[in-house]
Amino acid sequence: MAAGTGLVASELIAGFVSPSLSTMTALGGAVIDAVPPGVKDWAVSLFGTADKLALLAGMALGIAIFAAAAGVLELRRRFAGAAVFAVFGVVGLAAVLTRAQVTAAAVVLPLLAAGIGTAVLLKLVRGLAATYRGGDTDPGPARRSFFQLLGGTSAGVLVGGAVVTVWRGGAAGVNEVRRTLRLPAPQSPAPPIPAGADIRLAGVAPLVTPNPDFYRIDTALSVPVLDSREWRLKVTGLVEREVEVSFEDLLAKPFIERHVTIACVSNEVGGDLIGNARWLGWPVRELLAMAGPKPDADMVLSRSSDGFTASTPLEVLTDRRDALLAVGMNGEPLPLEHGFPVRMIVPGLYGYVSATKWLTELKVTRFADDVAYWTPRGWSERGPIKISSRIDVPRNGAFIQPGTVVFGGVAWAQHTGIGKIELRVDRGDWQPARLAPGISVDTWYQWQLGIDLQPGQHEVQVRATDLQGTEQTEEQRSVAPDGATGFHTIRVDVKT
Ligand SMILES: Nc1nc2c(c(=O)[nH]1)N[C@H]1C(S)=C(S)[C@@H](COP(=O)(O)O)O[C@H]1N2
Ligand SMILES: [Mo]
Repeated sequence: MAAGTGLVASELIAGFVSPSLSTMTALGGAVIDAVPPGVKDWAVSLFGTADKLALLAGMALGIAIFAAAAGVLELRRRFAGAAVFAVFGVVGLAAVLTRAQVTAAAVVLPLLAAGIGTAVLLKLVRGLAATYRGGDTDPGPARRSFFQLLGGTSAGVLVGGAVVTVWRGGAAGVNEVRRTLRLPAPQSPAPPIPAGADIRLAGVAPLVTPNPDFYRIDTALSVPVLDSREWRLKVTGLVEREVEVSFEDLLAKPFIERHVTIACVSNEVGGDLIGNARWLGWPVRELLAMAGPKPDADMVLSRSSDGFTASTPLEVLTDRRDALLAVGMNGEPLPLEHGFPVRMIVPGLYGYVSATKWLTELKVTRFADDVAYWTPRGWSERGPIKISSRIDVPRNGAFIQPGTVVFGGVAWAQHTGIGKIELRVDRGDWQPARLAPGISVDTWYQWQLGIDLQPGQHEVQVRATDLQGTEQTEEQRSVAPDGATGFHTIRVDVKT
C-alpha cells in the first residue's frame, strides 16, 4: 500500500499535467528499449497487441513483491525498508533520465513517489509494530488505528488508481484541441475511388480502413500527447539551412490528399497489420527543399517526441511519390494513437522505416553515420514493402457448402501496383482471379474468384504479380529482418 500510495500520487500528477511525465511509462519504455530482441518477440507472440498491458502488469507485480519485502525488512530493522524505497526512487529516476522527452518535472516525480511511499511505509510499519507490542497494554486501540490507516491508504490507492487509469487530464486538454481543429481543404484532392475498386464481398477487409479499426504498432507505452499549438518540426543535419515549422505554418501550405496503404514489417503472411487510409498533408520533399539537403546526404532520420527514430532513404522522400507530413486521416485530424499532430506516411516502405508518428525532427544524414531505432534490434536499415496477397474469405479452416466457393481478399505492392492475382487449389494450376481496379498503385487492391470445389479438404493459395511483372515469391521467410514472404495458404473443408 505504501508503494501504491507513492506511485498513484505521482501518476495522478503526471496524468493531470502531461502523461509524458509518468515514471511508470518511463520505466516501461526503458524496459522495452533494453530487452533483447528475442525476449521482445517472445512477449509480443505471447501477448500480441496486449503486450503493453502485460508489461505494465508485470511491472506492478515486480514492484509489489519488492514493496512487500521492504515492509518485512522495515518491521525487522528500522529504515531497512526505507532503503528499498530509496532504491525504487533511484531506479525510477534513472529510467526517466533515459527518456527522450525528459523534463525537470519528470525528474521530480519518481523522487516524490519514493518520498511519499517511504513516509507511508514508516507510518504503517510503526502502526503494525504497535499492535503486537507485548506487556499489559491493551492492543485494541493500536490495532484499530493501524487498520484505519491501512484501510485509508488502500481506499486512497484504489480510488486514485481508478482515476489515473480513466482520467488523463493532460490528454483531455489535447483531445479538446484536436476536436476543435479545422483542417484545410487539399489543393490537390485524393483522386476519386474508381467504380468497382470495392468488390463488396462480405468478409473482405474494407477498401478504406476506418480509423478505429486501423492497426496500431509502436513502442509507446502510453500514447504521447502533443499539443499542436506548441508543436514544432525541425529539419537539421546535412542541410544548407536548418528549418523549423509550427503547426500553423504547416496548415498554411498547399496540402494534398492521397490514399496510401501502410503496413508493418511484423505482418506475418496472411496477417492484419496493414491498413489503407486517406491521408492529408504536405509533401515531405517540399520541406526538405526548403532546407536544401547537402549532396553527401543519403538518409533522413525522422524522430518522434518519445525518441523513436526511422531511417528513410533521402531519395524516396525526394522523388515524385506522395511522401507526406500527414495531419489528416480519413477526413479528421490524426487520432492521438496514430501520431497527432503530425506523422510521416511514405508509400512503398514499411512503417518502421518511414511512418514516424508524433514527428518532431527530420535529421538529414547518411546511413553510414546514423542508425534508427529498430536497426540495432535485428531489423534491416531499409524496408521496402514486399509484394503480398491475402485470402480474407473464406476463413482458414472454414466448413463450406459444395459447389462454387467465392474466394476474396486483398493484395498490395505499394508504389508499383498489382497486375495479376492467381489462386491454386491443392497445388494444381494457377487460375487467374478477377482483380478490381486499385485506388492507386500506392494502395491495396481487392480481388475475387469463384472456384468449384469437390467435397473434402482443400488447400488454397494466392499469388500476386506486380505491374512490373515481378511475381510474389513462394519462399517462406519470417518477418525479421525485412518482412515475411511466402504464399498465404488456407485450408477449407467442403461438406459432402
Ligand atoms: N513514434 C513512433 N512512430 C512509429 C512507430 C513507433 O514505435 N513510434 N512505429 C512504426 C511502425 S513499426 C509502424 S508499422 C507504423 C504503424 O502506424 P499505425 O500505428 O498508425 O498503424 O508506425 C510507425 N511509426
Ligand atoms: Mo511496424
